[in-house]
Amino acid sequence: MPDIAAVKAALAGQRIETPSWGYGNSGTRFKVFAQAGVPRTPFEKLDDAAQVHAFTGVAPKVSLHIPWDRVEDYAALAAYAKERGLELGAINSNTFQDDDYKLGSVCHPDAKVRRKSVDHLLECVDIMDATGSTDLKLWFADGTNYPGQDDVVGRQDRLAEALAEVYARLGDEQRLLLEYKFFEPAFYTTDVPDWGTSYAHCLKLGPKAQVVVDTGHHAPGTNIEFIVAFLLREGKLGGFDFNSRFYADDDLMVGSADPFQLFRIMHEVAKNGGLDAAMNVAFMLDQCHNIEAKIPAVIRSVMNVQEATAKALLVDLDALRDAQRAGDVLAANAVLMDAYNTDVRPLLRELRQEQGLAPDPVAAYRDSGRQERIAAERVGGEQAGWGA
Ligand code: PSV
Ligand code: MN
Repeated sequence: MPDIAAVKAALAGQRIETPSWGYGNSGTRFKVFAQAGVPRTPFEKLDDAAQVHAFTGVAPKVSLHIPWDRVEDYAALAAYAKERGLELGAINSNTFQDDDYKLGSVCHPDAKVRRKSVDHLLECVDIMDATGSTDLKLWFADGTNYPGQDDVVGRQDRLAEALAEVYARLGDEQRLLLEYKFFEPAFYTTDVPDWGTSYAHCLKLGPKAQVVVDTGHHAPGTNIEFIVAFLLREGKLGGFDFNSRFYADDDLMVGSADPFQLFRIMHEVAKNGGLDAAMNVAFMLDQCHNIEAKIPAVIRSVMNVQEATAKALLVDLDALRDAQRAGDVLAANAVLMDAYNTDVRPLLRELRQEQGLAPDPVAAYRDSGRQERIAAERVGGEQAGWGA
């Protein structure tokens, strides 16, 4: 049976990175519902992220998105984060919100647009130098809508060329994380549609290139935990963009729709060394809170990842191995189900209390009165949101 002290130590050591854009206004292409108290600057986004960390104790890193989080002085932003017990995490590039990118960015048929997009990616590495961030997270909206629109292989060549230039610019401690998405915004072909394409490019680039698994970026029924296990075995799992989906890339709270899937993913992570610091797997959230209050929703998401991780750590790996070796299908499955069906909330409450935290972070945030305070204070200026 797993040792409870070791399980607690692993949970206390887990780090979950929250996205700056999760604190801003967001919505669908139909409507963005603005919320009172939403940050107006990247600094205020960090103030909100600091609350999530203060109440959960495991969320000290914040991912930035450029240009949404563009500031004059990135070192000052990093210092501001540090004063609040935070660190700046992955720098996300954005080559999808400019008129020039209508036909793509790094895969665009026009060399001028490709140059502009690669320059943006290089700017992101400059920002990493200033903030101390070690991860460059790349997602490309590139693809085509119609058969014959562009040369599929030509686009792969352009992608490889762009990635190679960015890879060559990385410092010793920096890495490139390549995210995939099977469709959207392109509908016919996508230039990095799946983990295999990302993996192939990362393999060619070298050890500082790894794959990011966004849990919302797969066709229904895809076995995500298999992908995770495969990439871990190859040392190519750079991290996660956690969220939950029903139909497409819905960016809902991770673990909200299918906590069993999240458990299965975390089981592969825990079993294959993915929680060890040396593996450097980034556990990032990539979510948008369109109709629910944002800060408590991020707190809830962090707790959902913790709960899935706790259950994964409770899997009796010796019993699992014995049952697998004996070919006892039902017993092996029962070992996993026993762990999944364990109520880990008392364990996590106990752990938080041992760390001097409130046992229920969502309730503690609500009772702090901060939401009412920021709603009253953050008036005027422009609320942050998509595109800002
Ligand atoms: C794309 O859908 C994505 O998952 C990428 O990670 C983006 O950078 C992110 O969403 C933010 O919108
Ligand atoms: Mn993502």
